[in-house]
Amino acid sequence: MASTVDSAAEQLSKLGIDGAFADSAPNLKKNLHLLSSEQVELAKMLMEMGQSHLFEKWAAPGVDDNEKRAFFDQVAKLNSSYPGGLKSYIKTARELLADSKAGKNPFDGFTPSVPTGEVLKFGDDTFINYEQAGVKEAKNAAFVLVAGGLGERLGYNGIKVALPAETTTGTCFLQNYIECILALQESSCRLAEVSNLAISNVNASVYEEVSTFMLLSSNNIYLKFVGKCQEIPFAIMTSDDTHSRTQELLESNSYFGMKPTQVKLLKQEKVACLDDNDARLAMDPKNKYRIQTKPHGHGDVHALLYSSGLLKEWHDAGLKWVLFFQDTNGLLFKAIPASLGVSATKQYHVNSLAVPRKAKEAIGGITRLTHADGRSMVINVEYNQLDPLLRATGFPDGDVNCETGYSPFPGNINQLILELGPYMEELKKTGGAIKEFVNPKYKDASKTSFKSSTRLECMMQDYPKTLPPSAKVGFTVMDTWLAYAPVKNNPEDAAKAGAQVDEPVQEVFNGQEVEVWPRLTWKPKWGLTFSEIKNKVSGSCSVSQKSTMVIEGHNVILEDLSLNGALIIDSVDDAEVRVGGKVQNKGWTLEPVDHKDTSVPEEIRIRGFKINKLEQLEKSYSEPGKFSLKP
Ligand code: UGB
Repeated sequence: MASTVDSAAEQLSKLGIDGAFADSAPNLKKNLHLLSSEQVELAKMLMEMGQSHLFEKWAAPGVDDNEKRAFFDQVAKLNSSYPGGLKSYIKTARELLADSKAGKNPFDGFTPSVPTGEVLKFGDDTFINYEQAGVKEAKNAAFVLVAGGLGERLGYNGIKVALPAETTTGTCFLQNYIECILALQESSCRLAEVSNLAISNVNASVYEEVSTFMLLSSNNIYLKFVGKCQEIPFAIMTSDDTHSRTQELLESNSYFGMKPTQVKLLKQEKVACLDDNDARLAMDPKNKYRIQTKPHGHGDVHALLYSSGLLKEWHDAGLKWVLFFQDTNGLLFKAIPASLGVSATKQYHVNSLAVPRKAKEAIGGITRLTHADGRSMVINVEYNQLDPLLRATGFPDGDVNCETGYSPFPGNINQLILELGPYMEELKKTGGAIKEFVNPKYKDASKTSFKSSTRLECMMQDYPKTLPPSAKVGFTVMDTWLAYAPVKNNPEDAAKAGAQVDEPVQEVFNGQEVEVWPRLTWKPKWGLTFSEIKNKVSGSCSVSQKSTMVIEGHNVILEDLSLNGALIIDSVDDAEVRVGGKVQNKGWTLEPVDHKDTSVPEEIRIRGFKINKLEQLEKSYSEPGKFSLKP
């Protein structure tokens, strides 16, 4: 044994390494000569940061040497993927753990109040104007989906973006998102081209790429021309848990019609777990040569966009907006055009989308926080923090509804629109680091040890926390059914678009009582905005509660349609199909499925029902031209 130590010491001196820094970690010292000079520097840093316990169980040189090198590969990765490196991570962890032990309120000194934002009423003139402004701006936008989380709470083993966004067609969330972005791209381009047409004749030679549009003007005259669309970039943040399955889903479906070069996957790394209040890094229980890691949260997206160079690329390409969204909000794109319009019109640096919030609902509350020193910010206060904050600051009832039946604090749905210029400037200063928090589960009231290891976490909506008071931070509130809910529509609002939709019936699936509405789905290219949809529905249309309608085509016009059953229309882009008359058939019914019945695919089981296709009217139009379907 002594000779091993001697020879290691000799080798160290030959390599010019002074091993004194590792005196208190003899098992590390014995192995130092196995390491590269970069790895020795990392070892020094770990020792300086009080992490000698990591080497306590290391074997003598000659045993597990590759595992030891792999340990330092992991340390190098943890170090490079965190802004400021592991040293900074450990330092911040110690501060936050000390605050947590002392029971310090993260909002100390701040008083909450209800902020004012833009409250939109679906379908009124203001809403329509914002939608138009938003569609115009969309060509200057990039979209970012945070999809690094697993559906653990959902009790689902796959990636959440592969789940059906609705059951009628089974279109998955990722397909829905991509088709919405492509439809926005086309609509935005079309608007720009219409403006160009107004000022000059179209010069076909300037267009590099061929795409054909049918333009529907108010008096139903069609213009047809060839144009070039600026591609809207789409970035997806994945994690080790979701990366390969997201890539496979895209590749096996030809990117759902998007160009592969238009989509960028950015993988977030996990962060080191912490064993105690001194921020000693936790060992992986299954491997003494690995540090245990856990997800750091969706806040990583900012650092990744910055460090990958994507933000700069978008900025250099002249883009103006970055829109962030989450993995399973199938209604989101119904709210995007108007809220982007709000950002553009009000010149918001940060715009958060919100819906009315019921007190104690598990969505964060958008709050104005005013500090005793005069500072003030509009920020999400997470659902678990809102009630204690209110009680501690003069609201003895805490998180309760007001006279409207809702919490006075709008509910954060975590869809953010950031203006790219100011966002880049801020990230140049912070590198994308977001204020973190720690949530240790203590063993007892002494708060000296944890039930299990913890880690630092960060949330993407905390980005405004570091912004100067001059930053224009606002929010946009929309109806829940429009922006954030399972697919449903209420008769009053649907009637505004020209259709009478029957009331829902109550049914129970998987033990949960749900309202079952008629199932109406359409491709994003059929209609993304209120105006587009209104233009395609005319006369007196009605849809009974048991009905299903699927519109797959671009130019499908509903005129005096009375639907009581199932109707499926598919058409190529340059076919105009007018659908009216009385469609009556047995339709599609919803059949309960037991969530324990493993003979049924998992994604159907967790929904609790499947579709029974009894009878439908299905028509497909594969040739250009004008058609009429009036049974
Ligand atoms: N996600 C990642 O990409 N990486 C991670 O490490 C973790 C998550 P959850 P959460 O809209 O109802 C948020 O778990 O965080 C992705 C808001 O904080 O679904 O509990 C993940 O894939 C809250 O204020 O939600 O709560 C998913 O796409 C409220 O608005 C997204 O991040 C709530 O969402 C959100 O992750 C809500």
